[in-house]
Amino acid sequence: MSRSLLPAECVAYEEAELAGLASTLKSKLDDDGVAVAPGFLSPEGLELLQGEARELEPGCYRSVREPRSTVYVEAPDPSYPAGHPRRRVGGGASLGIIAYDELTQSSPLRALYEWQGLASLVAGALGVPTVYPYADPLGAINVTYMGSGDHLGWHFDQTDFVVSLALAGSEDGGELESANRVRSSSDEHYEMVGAVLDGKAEGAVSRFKVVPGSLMLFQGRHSLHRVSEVAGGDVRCVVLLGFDTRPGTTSSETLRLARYGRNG
Ligand SMILES: O=C(O)CCC(=O)C(=O)O
Ligand SMILES: [Fe+2]
Repeated sequence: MSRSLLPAECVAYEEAELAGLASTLKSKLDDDGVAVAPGFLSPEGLELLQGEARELEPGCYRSVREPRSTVYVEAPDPSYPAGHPRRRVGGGASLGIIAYDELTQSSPLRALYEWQGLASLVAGALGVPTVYPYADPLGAINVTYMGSGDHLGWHFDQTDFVVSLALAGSEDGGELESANRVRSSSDEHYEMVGAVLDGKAEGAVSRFKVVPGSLMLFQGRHSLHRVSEVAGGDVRCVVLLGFDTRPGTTSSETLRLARYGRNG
């Protein structure tokens, strides 16, 4: 591994440029619930974090979930008619995960996550005064690995937003596909959700390839999304960084067991 870097050196932007980046990201987020900063990591930062992720990969937990729940991450509700999105089971998941508590104290990923410059950028992009790191010992940082055959089925997130860092792309597949803002807090738009699940609303689905070094902010609560099946020899590696607008957020025991195979 190359020599370690300060968090600010992992980022391609000068600290004085981060406020401008935050406002660019904010207007993209306001428009469609997703904002990407390509080239967010400096070339040395990308190399360092890729090296760390590669070293951790052999120990990752293989999280494999059968398609049992709906895209709302709930059990199917038989009071809805057959074929209704509240009754259909989603696509399950298969991926590898390294949880926060597996990163060492000297981890460059941990240092970047704990850097105030990143929290300020995320807060600025969301238009809130402060964001807090997750208080969850497993969920605060997840390094995810998806190889040939891995995928993540259609779902809505249970959190308001997710921050991700792309470290490596797959040869084929592995795209984040999203029907942006397909529902709102006042309207579930079940017909449109059903059309996306049936593959009949291609025009409503945006696709994002993994571009190593980019930072993404994604408001997944109202956007129906999935990661398409990965093909080819390369492993897709995306790091999910947990922030919340309230301090002290943790994951439920059920989610921890499903995602990491353990509760602590
Ligand atoms: O890996 C990604 O790009 C998205 C992951 C995702 O949707 C999730 O973890 O909820
Ligand atoms: Fe998601």
